[in-house]
Amino acid sequence: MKTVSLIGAPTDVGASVRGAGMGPDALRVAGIGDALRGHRIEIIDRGNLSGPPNPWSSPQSGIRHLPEVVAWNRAVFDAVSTDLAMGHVPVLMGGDHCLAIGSISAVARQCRQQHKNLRVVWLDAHTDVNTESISPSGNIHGMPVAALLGHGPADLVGWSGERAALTPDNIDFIGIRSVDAEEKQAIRQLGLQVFDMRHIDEHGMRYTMTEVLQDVDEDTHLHVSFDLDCLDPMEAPGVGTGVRGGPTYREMQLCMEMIADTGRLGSLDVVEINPALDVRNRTAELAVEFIQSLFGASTLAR
Ligand code: 4U7
Ligand code: MN
Ligand code: MN
Ligand code: MN
Repeated sequence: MKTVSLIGAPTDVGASVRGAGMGPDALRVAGIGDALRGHRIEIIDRGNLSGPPNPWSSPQSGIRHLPEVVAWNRAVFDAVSTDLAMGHVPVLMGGDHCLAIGSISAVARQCRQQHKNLRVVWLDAHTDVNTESISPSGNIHGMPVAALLGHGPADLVGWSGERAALTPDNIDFIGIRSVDAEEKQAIRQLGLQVFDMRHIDEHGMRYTMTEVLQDVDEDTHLHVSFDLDCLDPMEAPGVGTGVRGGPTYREMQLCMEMIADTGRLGSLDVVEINPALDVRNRTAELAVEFIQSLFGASTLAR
């Protein structure tokens, strides 16, 4: 039986809109534990990690709250590493998306040790590939992909044991519709594979996911980094940086179901839920529905 460990990281230090720190409890209130238990998955709730408060200060040298982001990510890195070593599937409940630096670095290190192929599926309205020199906001939740690729301030780079936890061919982006001007150049220079909303409109979610998952095999560890602002804000209003024009409910379900069908999901981030902006916990409830599908709930055969 699969064991999933829930790890709460209640912080919004990487964002400029406050409230994402309430995400872990919103997911618990929405019943994330029982929802997965219902599908023959053993659940361990590790509770919440602790870290520094949000100093709520302005950017310094193009970046905000760097020491606080480092401290939170260190806690995330350690917790995710511990559960991976135990053979568990860690589910990091954010918190804002800066926490993917710690979680994916831990996953990358474990994959290297176990000679597994790492594939990251980044579900987001944004590509999060800014650095302190190009970011329009200085918010680190817009920078985790760059840091994981080895770009950004030294404190955010090299956590996996290599300068780059990921190479551009390890990661696919789905649902993208908001990329900053200089971020676009970075994407082109790095050669990142971006399946933006235009691609999904033109080719459909089914074909898109077939492309994303084509080289997944039995030696693959699949990590999903699920930023709830990937969804349309009409569906998921509880996010700090919502952008119109996301995938529909069914498109997102199909995406989750096709990932589940691979049987290779090894770790997950659920980030950017902002209960302060939500309507009756709808966004956390939606997240729980999608997470159930990600773990195979909507596949009739199982
Ligand atoms: B999220 C932004 F400028 N690109 O860098 C930035 F539009 O983790 C938004 O995807 C980043 O929610 C959004 O601040 C970060 C902005
Ligand atoms: Mn994001
Ligand atoms: Mn986003
Ligand atoms: Mn956001």
